[in-house]
Amino acid sequence: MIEIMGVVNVTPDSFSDGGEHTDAETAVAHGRLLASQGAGILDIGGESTRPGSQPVGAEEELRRTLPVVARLADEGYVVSIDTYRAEVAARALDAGARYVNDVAGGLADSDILRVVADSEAELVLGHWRGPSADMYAAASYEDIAREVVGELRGRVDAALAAGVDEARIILDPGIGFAKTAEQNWRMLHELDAVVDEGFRVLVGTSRKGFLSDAVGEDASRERRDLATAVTSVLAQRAGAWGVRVHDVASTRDALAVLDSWDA
Ligand code: PMM
Repeated sequence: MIEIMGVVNVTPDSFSDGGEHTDAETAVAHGRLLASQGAGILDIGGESTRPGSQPVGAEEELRRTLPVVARLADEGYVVSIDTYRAEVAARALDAGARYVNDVAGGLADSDILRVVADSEAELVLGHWRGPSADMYAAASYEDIAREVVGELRGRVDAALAAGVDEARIILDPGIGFAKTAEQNWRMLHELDAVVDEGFRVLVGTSRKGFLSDAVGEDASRERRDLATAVTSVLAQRAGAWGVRVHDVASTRDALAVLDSWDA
């Protein structure tokens, strides 16, 4: 079964968990729950990257995430910090995080690559074309798979140049980042182009708006989680190394069914 990265958003404005985990204690408890349900990695984020959202700044991001990272890492969980800021990544690594998940692939703050190079952390490089506030302005592709792969190669080169060990790099096609619903589906359909690069590939579809386009405009969180679980199965089939999801239990069950099917 592929890796399940469970999302622990410590933001008051996240579209997907409605700000339920703003309090560190609640977020820590949520992280423990996701791990007990099958998440091998807990991804802690302090700034929403939903389309149109505004940045909160490093200080607030640290205030939200650091206590949660430190606590879960101390308890022995494998923790990832979801940030594009070098300073936040550095502090989270000091607090015990083992993955740096940069949706901007080092484009927002290139120092983050050096921070990872100076550590033993794994690095997720996401496909990104600009800040959340106006990301749809860049949603223009002639051949999305070829362009995403080409741009990710550029980020890999930057990471290698900064001294990051090749074996520690994970690629993410950045579903929902500077991509319309149709472009997200096309990218997923051609995921093998990213897998063929030879790196581990992480896919994040969880509760994203384009899933509603498939299952119905008014899709509730439960229906988006079911749709997410289906994409988790398809991602495994397409050769992904891991999926980043909010509802770990439904994805775990779906992947277990796939394992039985394939056994
Ligand atoms: N999507 C979000 C946040 N972080 N990280 C990775 N690696 N891949 C993603 O697709 C991704 C991410 C979107 O926001 P959410 O945390 O509210 O789901």
